[in-house]
Amino acid sequence: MSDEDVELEARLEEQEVFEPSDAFVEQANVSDAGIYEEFEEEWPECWEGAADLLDWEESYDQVLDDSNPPFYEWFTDGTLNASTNCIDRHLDERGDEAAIEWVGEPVDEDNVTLTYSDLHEKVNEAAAALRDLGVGEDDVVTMYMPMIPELPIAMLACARIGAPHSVVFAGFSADALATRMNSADSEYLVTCDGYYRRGDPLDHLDKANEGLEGVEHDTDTVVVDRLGRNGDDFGHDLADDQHDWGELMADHEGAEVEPVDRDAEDMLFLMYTSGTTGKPKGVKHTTGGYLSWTAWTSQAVLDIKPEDTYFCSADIGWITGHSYIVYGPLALGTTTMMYEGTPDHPDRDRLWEIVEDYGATQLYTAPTAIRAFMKWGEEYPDQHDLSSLRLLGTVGEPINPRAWKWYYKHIGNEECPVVDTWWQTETGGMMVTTLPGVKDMKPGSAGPPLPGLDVQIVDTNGDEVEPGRAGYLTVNKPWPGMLRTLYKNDERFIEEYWAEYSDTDSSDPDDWVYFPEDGAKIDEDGYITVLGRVDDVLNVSGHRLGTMEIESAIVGVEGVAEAAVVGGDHPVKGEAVYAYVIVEDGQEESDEFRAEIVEAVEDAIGPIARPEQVIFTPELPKTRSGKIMRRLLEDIANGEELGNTSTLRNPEIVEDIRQVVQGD
Ligand code: 6R9
Repeated sequence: MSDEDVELEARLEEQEVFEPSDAFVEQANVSDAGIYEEFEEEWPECWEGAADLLDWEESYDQVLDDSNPPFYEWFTDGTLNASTNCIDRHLDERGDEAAIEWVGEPVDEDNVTLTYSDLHEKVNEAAAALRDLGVGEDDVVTMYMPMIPELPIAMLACARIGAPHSVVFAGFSADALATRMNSADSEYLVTCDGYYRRGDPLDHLDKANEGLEGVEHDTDTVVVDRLGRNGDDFGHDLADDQHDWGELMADHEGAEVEPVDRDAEDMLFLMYTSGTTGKPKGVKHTTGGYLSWTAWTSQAVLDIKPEDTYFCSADIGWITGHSYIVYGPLALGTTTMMYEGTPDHPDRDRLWEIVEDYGATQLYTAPTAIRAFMKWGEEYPDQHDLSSLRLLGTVGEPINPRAWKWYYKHIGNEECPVVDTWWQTETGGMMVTTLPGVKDMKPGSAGPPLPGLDVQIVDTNGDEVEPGRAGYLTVNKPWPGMLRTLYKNDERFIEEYWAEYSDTDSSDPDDWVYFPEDGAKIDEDGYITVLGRVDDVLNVSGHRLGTMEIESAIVGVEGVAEAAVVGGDHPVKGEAVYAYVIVEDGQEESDEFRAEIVEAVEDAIGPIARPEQVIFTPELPKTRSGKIMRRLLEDIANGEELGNTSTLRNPEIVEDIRQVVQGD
């Protein structure tokens, strides 16, 4: 490093507040700080602006109907169609511009650009084909597909004919598919023969077929050919109730389907997400509220403009991909990118190569990815010209200040604001984050709630806690993007999200409080630091400690790439801190380094948080969505039988870690 670099590192290390650059603010979609006060004063009418980002067939009568909490209704009696909003209305001005830039695994260089006109054509053909198969309004169509263009095409085709989709992440098991199709009574499945992972073909239809065996009712399946065109298929024969996507599309070539008018409150899609119990929850999102919310947040937070080339590296199988690859960006008429592969194939600069080749203007990714980039080293982004980037975003878990600063410096060249966006499958879109053209950023803190949202950090009695103290994050007023219920289970909806802090006998909306099950703290400026799910809270000698807080201290140590902290049973303290640590390349796994980590935790939080054990490991057990499976790490710490590891991306690592900790 040059002297200049060393100086720069030292300055970054110290700096706690970062201002957006004048150049960014000048061009930002939202740059008037008055928006916070204005939205508070004009609530709930403030959300008319979000609804105005859409084209409505019938305009709505009322912004919010809160007469039956927590079953809120937004933009009542308005009608619209989501596919019209994401496609048709852009045709005049942007018909020849790219709607979707699809970057495939680099096996055959068959990247695809779909202009808005192309997308319109394909979505119409798919809608006609699905309808001919028998799909009617309100029939749930399941999609079990990886990141191929046919996935958003199928989603938008469903939206066109008023059939809610339920996308099951392609990495999920056959069982998971069956459970979700049964739960939703879904009689239609769109899937594919296979896809590529790090250059190798992977049989997907085999897994889909296995899942279908567990479905209790008759089904029709449409199968996209992703591999066959390269001769890499697995020789599957389609059964009588299975149809080839390509043939169906050819049969409906040039078809046009009149978009179905949907009520604002009609279901746009279902998304299953895991809860504290084993049974997945079917989160119901609506057409008017959800689409307004994703369009508005895409504009205000991601600063998306039609001429942008916006890149979100999530998978469409998760809510982030639904809201911020498909619906939000397309509603705004921009170019949205889709990447089929992984960030390290064929090399660790793959993402940066894509950013450079396409001139991506925004990048929205997850802290876990950023920590991997950090571990690989800045020589990978340094090989590419990333100057097209204007804004960076993160989502999915808390980001520690060190990773935030690395992202800000090495990817954003200290010129791009970083938005750390807290939200959930259930919230439909972003909730707590800085408006990048208005607010300063504080690494490690997501920021204030978005304008028009009433978020409080409370104690177990529901009273607001002092700044700096850990508490529970609650949302005290409804918002348009919120889930409306759990599919066919209003009771569980109330139980899971409202019962904790609401007077459930009351019909006064002021008595209803949404509880997302996250712990958080707030500072004097109203900036919220999300500490993680409250099921991750440890109680060490009667002191409440967020695992995320300890992890953040550990990953702040030079030489640490990633860490996971869990509680292990302890005879005196109740729980003791176990720290699983991945070191950066070149860092020795020595006792001295262990001591350094322990000291860093003591310094950051206090001796109470001192790890009982620091365990070095090459990897952490992760779900396919990249979330660390802390439960397994707890089992290992407690010397218990290991629970189910089948949903992991890397199940083999669990036994390795167990041997290190438990011996034998
Ligand atoms: C969008 C998404 C939701 C949970 C949420 C919280 C964690 C998400 C975060 C964050 C800290 C952020 N989470 N974003 N924690 N800072 N910026 O990830 O939805 O898969 O439903 O997960 O993720 O714990 O409750 P989902």
